[in-house]
Amino acid sequence: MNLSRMTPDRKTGVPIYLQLATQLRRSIASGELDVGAALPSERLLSERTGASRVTIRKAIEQLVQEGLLARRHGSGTYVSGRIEQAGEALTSFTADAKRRGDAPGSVWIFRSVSLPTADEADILDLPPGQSVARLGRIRLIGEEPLAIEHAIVPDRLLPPIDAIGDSLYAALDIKRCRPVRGQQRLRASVATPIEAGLLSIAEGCGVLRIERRTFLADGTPVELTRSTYRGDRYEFVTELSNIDAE
Ligand code: 16G
Repeated sequence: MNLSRMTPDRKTGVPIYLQLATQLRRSIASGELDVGAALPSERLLSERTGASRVTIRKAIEQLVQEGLLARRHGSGTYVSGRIEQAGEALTSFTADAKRRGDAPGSVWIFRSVSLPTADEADILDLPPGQSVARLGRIRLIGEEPLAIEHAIVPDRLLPPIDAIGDSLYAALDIKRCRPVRGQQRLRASVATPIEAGLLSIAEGCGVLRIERRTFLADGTPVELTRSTYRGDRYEFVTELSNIDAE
């Protein structure tokens, strides 16, 4: 990393820490600082840029808040990058992670079978008496918790819940019930204290609340999943086309 270019310009009136944050952001965007790379120490950054360590720390904190850098206890600060997720693809957490070359994992919060609430029965179009599987998980990449997911699926579409492994969609495959279409809603929110604890983020950090409803080809509802994704680690990217074109 070329630290000489990071020397702030004291004449512009732009706060030094913001200038440093901009330079760091550029180095990450250009790939000069690779995802996973360790950032030089605060001491070295301070020596090379002439900025105080307090200012360096403030610039780093800015990028930690943006999710571009992550601190690891005892071993410094790393470029974390963000995970780009296609907004229009009906894929699974496990398959997406494997496609990126990451190691997906899950921690079960709960796994049970019970009757649906009236609201759930309505959304899943269930006749009276039909039970649902409730699957609550923390989704991980490596050791890092990235999302909390609570899936509700008609019991009859799944193998026995104890036989469900790391992937819900792989379990649906066993019964030939993988969904083929769906709808997803995203909205911005902040982590509750419990969510913050489960996701290892500070209380009040930004999160994305996502509700996914999926269906089989014949229209049978498969899944109602409510998820909380970390806002500092995820970006949902949607391809656009001009639908006004003649
Ligand atoms: C994704 C879906 C979730 C689905 C899960 C299945 C979003 C926001 N959510 O996480 O609705 O249940 O994939 O993944 O993308 P799995 O097969 O790894 O359990």
